[in-house]
Amino acid sequence: MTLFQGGTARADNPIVQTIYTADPAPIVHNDRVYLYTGHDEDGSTWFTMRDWRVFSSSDMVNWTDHGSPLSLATFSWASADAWAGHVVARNNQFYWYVPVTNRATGRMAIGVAVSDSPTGPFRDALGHPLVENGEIDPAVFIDDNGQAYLYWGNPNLWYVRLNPDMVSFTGGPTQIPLTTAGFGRRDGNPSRPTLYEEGPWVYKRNGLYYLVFAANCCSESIAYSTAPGPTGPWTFRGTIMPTQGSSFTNHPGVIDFRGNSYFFYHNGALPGGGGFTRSVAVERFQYNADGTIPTINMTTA
Ligand code: FUB
Repeated sequence: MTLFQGGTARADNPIVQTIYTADPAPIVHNDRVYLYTGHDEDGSTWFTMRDWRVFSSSDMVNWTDHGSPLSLATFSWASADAWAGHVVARNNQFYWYVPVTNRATGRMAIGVAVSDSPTGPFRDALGHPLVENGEIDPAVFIDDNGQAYLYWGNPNLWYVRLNPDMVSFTGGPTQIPLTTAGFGRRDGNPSRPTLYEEGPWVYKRNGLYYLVFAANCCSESIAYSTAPGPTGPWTFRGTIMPTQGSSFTNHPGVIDFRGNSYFFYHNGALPGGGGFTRSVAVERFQYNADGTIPTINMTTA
């Protein structure tokens, strides 16, 4: 299978077989799925990630490669680590939240880029980090009342209420309590007593709020919690995707598209694949009648 820039190609898992991709962040816009990913480059001992990629599909089978409309160079203040981002559409704009290393502080910070097209080009919205506390993996959820929340964190889990402009916030970052009732019990690591590790993905379905996350490093599984509101209290609901394959990380993204539900993740399924040479894949699934999520296994790993 080959993906052609500006063209289309059929895809099985992994979705992209021409480069290594990681950290899927799918959205649905105008009846089309846009899949935002990170990009692993020849990292044998650590992540080598300099840019992000965009792919799109109208049928979840044929994918168009839109290239790389966002990179570290987009952020004049960023020096390295184009890690797991998330895109949200609002105000006729597309906002892409990403964790990168801030050159000035040497810490991980969350930047935000903006475009009037889902495929870019994207520009730095602020010229400085949106928020910085050394933690990673931003994810945005906009509630029915219009209030937007930015979630992120490893080893903690944070949220902040975004203003309607999506590039500023009101109130300080708030820590979500990582209780075992909320996020499950991790054995053998007293400094990390719950399963929460990183990669939050928050959405609402039938009045219930879901927080899906990478769990129990390393190797990671994917687990989830639910709550009656966007800030909790969260109740741990179990594992969605068990630890599988050769990547020690995994990263969730969940969408509904044309009446089906899809679970995106990453693994090391391409030749040469592993923890620093990952590939994004997807599985279709059905919620159980009570709203719980079934176990989802990787079709390739
Ligand atoms: O891709 C780099 C980091 O690995 C991401 O930020 C985490 O979610 C994990 O997938």
